[in-house]
Amino acid sequence: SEAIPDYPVFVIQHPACTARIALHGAHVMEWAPSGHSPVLYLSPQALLEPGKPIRGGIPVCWPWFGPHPSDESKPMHGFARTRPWKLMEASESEEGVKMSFVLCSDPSTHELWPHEFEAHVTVILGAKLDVSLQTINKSGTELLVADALHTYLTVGDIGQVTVKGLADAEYLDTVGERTMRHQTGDITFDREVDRQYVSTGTVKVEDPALGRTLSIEKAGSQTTVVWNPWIEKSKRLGDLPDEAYLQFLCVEAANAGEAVVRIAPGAANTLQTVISL
Ligand code: TA6
Repeated sequence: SEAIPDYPVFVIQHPACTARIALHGAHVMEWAPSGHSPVLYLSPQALLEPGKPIRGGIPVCWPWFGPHPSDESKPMHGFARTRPWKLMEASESEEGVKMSFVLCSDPSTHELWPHEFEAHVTVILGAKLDVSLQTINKSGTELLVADALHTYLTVGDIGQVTVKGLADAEYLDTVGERTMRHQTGDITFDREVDRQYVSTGTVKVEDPALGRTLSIEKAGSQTTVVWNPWIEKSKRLGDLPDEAYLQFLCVEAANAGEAVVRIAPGAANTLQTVISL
């Protein structure tokens, strides 16, 4: 782990990949499959401090997405990404490294979300990156959960990127007046994009500047969020360099908007994303 007190970071050096994972938020910060440059984007100004979200990698947004539905004093994107998790398992094989983390309800979470739960994050790091977020309902009533694996992908030049796999999907456009729209053709970028697509399919990110195409497969996800802050929002975000919008794109396996997940007492639900070249 690195030399930040009370903030363990696991450094993975494996023949199949290198990676870094913070115990804080069970947060995959970086991943680079062998022979390739980093696939996840991590802001050089990312805050690595208790209580603060990390700008980049894969923030775990849970048990709500975006602002809290009824109490704006509560943290953006839930509370899973801003507190320490517990490491449950770490194992290595020829294919790669598997680590699993758990967050259990306690009095501090009850203040934010008055329910009993276990949340598990399982990460398999190798030539692919497989991240899953499981919610177990330990309470006596049905849980409503919105969630996202808020994946920041490195791109060479956002102006040359094309996102395939969402043509003909409906989406909630949250830039300006929140409006439902229909996606015609592939997605390209010449402005702020912040959209919640109603889609369960695989997304491809074509990045000619880096000469590669990333594949984002998912399971247990009714929503695909696509976000690039563009120029003005990049400037407003203090933990992001002004020019950073050129080098990253978020493609997030999620259950957001109308797509909350209903979990019966004692039942479980899993959201999964698999990233590959
Ligand atoms: O990814 C979609 C989004 O909700 C954007 O609206 C933007 O706010 C982004 O998440 C980042 O949120 P954060 O709280 O991490 O700054």
